[in-house]
Amino acid sequence: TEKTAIYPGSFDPLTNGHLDIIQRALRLFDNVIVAILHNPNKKALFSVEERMAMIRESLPNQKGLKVDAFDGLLVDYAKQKEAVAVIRGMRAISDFENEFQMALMNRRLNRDVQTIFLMTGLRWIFTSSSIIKEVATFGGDITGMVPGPVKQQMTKKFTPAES
Ligand code: COD
Repeated sequence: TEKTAIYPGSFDPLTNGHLDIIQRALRLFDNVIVAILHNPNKKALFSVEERMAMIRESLPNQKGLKVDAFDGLLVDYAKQKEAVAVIRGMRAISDFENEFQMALMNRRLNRDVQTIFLMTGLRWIFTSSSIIKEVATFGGDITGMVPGPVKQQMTKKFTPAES
């Protein structure tokens, strides 16, 4: 039977670090669902629809990949999708405490879903959506840190309209 994993996150926006984790997960599972949390309380740079489109454009014709959005508890969403695993990316040690807490809470809520941590490629250990947004806000170059379609959308966001 086919095995499905969920890779949940904010992906505001997708970075090459996220991309690295998605590609590693695709080698382990038949289906990987990249699932964006729809969180009306958290101010995001890109809408959920924009984020979904950028992920799709960054991974065209990728067999086994689905892009979706969810709200509510991650474990409920995982159950609904019949997923056996939740994928999380690990960067430096700073990720550990928060990830450990979430994984244990999720296990308490649903014992049938395992959290699997994948180590990111060394090149991406310092990459985060928030640092990329900060650099782009002040006109810094983010080439090579995000996929092409994301760079395009970021440039659009941060280039002032001609007056
Ligand atoms: N290299 C590798 N991995 C990376 C990199 C990188 N450079 N950058 C980020 N990652 C990883 C992160 O560690 C994370 O695993 C994943 O990519 C997504 O990151 P973000 O920042 O886009 O997403 P988060 O961490 O904000 O997502 C949090 C969730 C949406 C998963 C969480 O809040 C959630 O599940 N909410 C639903 C409500 C719920 O169930 N809450 C109870 C949880 S205990």
